[in-house]
Amino acid sequence: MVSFILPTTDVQAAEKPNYTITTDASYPPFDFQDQNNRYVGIDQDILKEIAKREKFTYTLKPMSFNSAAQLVANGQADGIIAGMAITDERKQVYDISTPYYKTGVAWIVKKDSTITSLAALKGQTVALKTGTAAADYGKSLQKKYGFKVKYFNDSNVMYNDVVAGNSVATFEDMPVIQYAIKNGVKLKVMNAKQLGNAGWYGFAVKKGENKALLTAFNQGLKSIQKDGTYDKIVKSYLGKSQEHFTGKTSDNNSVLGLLKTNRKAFIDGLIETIKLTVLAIILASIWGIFLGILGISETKWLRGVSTTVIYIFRGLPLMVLAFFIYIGLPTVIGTKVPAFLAGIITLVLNEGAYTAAFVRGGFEAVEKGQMEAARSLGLPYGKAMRKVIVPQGLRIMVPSFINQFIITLKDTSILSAIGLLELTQTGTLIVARNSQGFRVWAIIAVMYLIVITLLTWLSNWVEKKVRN
Ligand code: ASN
Repeated sequence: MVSFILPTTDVQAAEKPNYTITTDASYPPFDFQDQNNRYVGIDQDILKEIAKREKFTYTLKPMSFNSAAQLVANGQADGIIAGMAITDERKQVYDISTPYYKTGVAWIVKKDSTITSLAALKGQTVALKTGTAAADYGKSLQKKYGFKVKYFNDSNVMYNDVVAGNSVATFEDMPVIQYAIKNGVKLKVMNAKQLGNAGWYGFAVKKGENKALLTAFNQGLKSIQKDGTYDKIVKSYLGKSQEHFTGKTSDNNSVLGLLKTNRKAFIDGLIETIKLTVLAIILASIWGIFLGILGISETKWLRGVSTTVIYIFRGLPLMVLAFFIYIGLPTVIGTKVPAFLAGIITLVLNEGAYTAAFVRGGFEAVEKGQMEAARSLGLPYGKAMRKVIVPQGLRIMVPSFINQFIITLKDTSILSAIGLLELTQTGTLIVARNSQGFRVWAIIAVMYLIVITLLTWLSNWVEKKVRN
């Protein structure tokens, strides 16, 4: 008998699965950005190699460690690789890979500090990084030694707080702080021989989910450890060639040098900031005008809706709104919200509420008599609004619009918190790499001022057109 069943193997040549994997935006030597904006580091290189061998692809989402871990715990991302210590607490929430790198918690003070024991921290401030195992360890000593704590989202900013003398000590994983000190950060480790909570790093997925990804990671890890690739990767960061990755020797740290080496990063960050600003300005204006008009409607409940929406979104801090939409909402609605979209929604809701408030006020400022006059001339409400009230009202509002546009541009910087690689986040990452805080932030500040100046010019030009 002839069989009509075709061989299926070729047809099934399955598509590679694509995973969303979060990481710490700056955690050298494990996760950081090189000068070409590419994510490198021990974690990143092993992940890349494992994905190649195990035939999966992934979209990398760099952000603060805390958010990166949350996204996986909430099931919005598939896995996290971020120099993440395997702890008993985390085992309750995640399924974690075979351990791949040894770690332990160090306590650290400024290089020239006179502090010699934990007891000397009494009454002083200690810097910790939100959501990390090192912070938990620090916290566990707080009562005994009586220090105050202060939290940061980014390791490098946390180190700088100690270097600047705002905090007297910090807790961080040994391999990470060792690398930072080797590369010029002026700190010293106090307990090199007796690290706290010694343990290992692992790659994690949400408990009970993404079994295939975890298995693939473990298999790939085994394979790169067996053939020496793993050692080669680690050596490339910790061996002699490390300057190459930190840019210490190759970077020219004059302003011009910084601009040159980081040109692509600065431009990409600027473009992202402009994209966010322009889109948000347009959409928030439309939404704000709509809400504002509802606010002067003849119908009471429509006015009520407008007032309530303005009240809520003007009242919420932008960052809370961003976290709510990006980290909170997806667990309820069951789909992921991309960071850019979450950022735009945040801006539109917040800036739109402010816009609505001044739009409503502007229309109200147009004399009530004007509406009555228009109506008595026989114009219906809609037409009277369009022909008489709106044009006059808009003219009154122009300065408020310009003001709001500038605020919108500045507010985009807050979205760095959800990992958007806009100008501010770009600055954070560059400083994390080269510790040139003063110059890099000055460059970023000037870039914002230039854009704000251009935006103001453009707005003034439009204002003139509208007024004539
Ligand atoms: N090492 C940290 C932890 O295990 C993670 C990090 O800061 N990237 O909690």
